Amino acid sequence: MGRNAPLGRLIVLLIMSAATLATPSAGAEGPTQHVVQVGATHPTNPLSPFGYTRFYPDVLRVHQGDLVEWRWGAASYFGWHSVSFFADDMSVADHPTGNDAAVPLFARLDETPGSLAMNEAWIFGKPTGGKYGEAACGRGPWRALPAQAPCVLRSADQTVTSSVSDSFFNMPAIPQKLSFSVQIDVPVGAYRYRCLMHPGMDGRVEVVAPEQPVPTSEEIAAQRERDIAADTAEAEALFAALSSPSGAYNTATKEWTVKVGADTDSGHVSIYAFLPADVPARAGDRIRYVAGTKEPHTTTFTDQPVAGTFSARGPCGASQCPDGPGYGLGFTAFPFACELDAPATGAPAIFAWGPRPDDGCRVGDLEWLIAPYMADATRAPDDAVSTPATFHHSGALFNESLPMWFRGDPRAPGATFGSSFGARFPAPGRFSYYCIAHPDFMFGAVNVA
Ligand SMILES: [Cu+2]
Repeated sequence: MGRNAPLGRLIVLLIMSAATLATPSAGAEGPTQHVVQVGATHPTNPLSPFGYTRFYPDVLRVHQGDLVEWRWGAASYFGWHSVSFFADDMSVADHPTGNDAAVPLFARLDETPGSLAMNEAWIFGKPTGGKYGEAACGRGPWRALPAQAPCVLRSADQTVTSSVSDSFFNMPAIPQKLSFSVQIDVPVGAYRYRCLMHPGMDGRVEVVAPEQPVPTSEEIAAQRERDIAADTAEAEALFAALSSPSGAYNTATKEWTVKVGADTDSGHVSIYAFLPADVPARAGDRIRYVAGTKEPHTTTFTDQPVAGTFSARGPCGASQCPDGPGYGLGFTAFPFACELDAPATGAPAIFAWGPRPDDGCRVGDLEWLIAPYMADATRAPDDAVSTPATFHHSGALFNESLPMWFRGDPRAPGATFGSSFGARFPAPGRFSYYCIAHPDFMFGAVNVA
């Protein structure tokens, strides 16, 4: 199967489910409403590889009691963001950097220590207890999609967060659109919230006194347009500068440097592309791939089908689980893989939600797992990509400027995921590669003369 299979299957699943859901209704009466857009789409080119990691507007003035609706604004698969007010984390003065909330991307699976899961503390916006607090409200797992009353933020001691459902149900092929609404019922002051997928992507709600003005919806819309235009211009300039191979080669060391994505200086746009994407190398050259965005990526060489990325699994026995094709499918029944396929041999996995092991194969609480070979490097001998089929894979690459709590490998305390990855090209040929996490649009090639 082709590389498009994982996302394609996800879309089919979500459409099937969405068709059965009622459309949430918005009340026409009630408190003053404001709309904040979460991320954005390039104003003129929806296929651009720009992921906008900003709230529009990122500072919103409101009155106590107003309702704020966050709407996901990216018509693409990299608009994956959360809107998360975390208990004891909302003070702008105490948390000036926006990089200090230790909610890591990956969590170790206790039941299968070699495996990783996306951190459920935020991916599903579910109550977690302990360190990350109790989510006071929020949509939670997909089961709660059809109805969600607005959350009410009553104090900075609450945790109020959206979930992955809100984001995924805003993909372009899915008719159902979800948003996340919070009534801001806290005293005058500034309250920050964050996207837990992208460290540093912070927003702020400023509650002002009743006699002070707050912006109209027209003013907010105009601000949004201006901000998106400015962020786009900055990203276009960076994209153009990094796309040229001419600046990427060190003639003395015969080494190229390719950025695995790049963030703009303002931090408002992540470019989801290998930069430069096509490298005109010579036999014997090396390439160093350097992680460059807030979101992790891989650099994965092979022209062969590779088993999937995010995968449902559990340590259950064959007697418990229906035989499956090696990946999880379905919304109300969960046949799922009891084993992960080896790269290049098994069926592609898909984005899938699987039951927790203590639920056997019944629908239960949900986990979202990372295939170990996606997270971990599989190097070809001597790092040499010598044929188009050579499997040479970086594992998850994290930008080294990201804080340790975000890029640490929970399976090995103190260890971090890699930030760069090398490859050698001893022989002429064309060698294509891609990012396993973003296979539909993040790929490149090395042409070795
Ligand atoms: Cu990627």
